Amino acid sequence: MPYAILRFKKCKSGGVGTCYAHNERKKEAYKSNPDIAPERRSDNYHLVLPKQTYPREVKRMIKAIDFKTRTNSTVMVETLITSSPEFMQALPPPKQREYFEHALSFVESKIGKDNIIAAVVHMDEKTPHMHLSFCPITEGKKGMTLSGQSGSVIQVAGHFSRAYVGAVAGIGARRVRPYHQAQAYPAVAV
Ligand SMILES: [Mn+2]
Repeated sequence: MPYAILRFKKCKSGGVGTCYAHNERKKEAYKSNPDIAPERRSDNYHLVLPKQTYPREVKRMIKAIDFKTRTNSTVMVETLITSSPEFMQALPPPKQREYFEHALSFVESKIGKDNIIAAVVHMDEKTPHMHLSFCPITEGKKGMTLSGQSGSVIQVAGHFSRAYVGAVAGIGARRVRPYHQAQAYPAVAV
């Protein structure tokens, strides 16, 4: 039975540019990641195109709510969305796209469409996956705030396990392994 996979990575302002460089393929060579095949790069596609670079977009969004960030503020959350490798690799590309579209509308419904910075599908690594990045803006007691520090981002990961199964059921993934952590994507078997 395949797993639907959603992982969260919190980014402080220093990490946003690194995410941007990977997700949007801003580097010529990827020596640190030999799984990236340059000849398949043109197969990558966006479901949400970033309006500008991620660091600029993050700055713009935070400025718009007049929030004072600290150096340790989580200013962006990046989600990695995929499924069990053997399941995802066997899906025909239009079905993969459908899967990612379901995932996007699910995350949009939880996070808010206006907070999404970009959603890009990588077809040039080992298993197709989507990087969906958003600014964790939410309504706090004293106006709009960044919620990355609080439990709300973690809550979304929790809701995921209950709601996401329904969202992707038509594609065939029935089980869900939610995951969230602050540092990096874990190298766990999925
Ligand atoms: Mn990738």
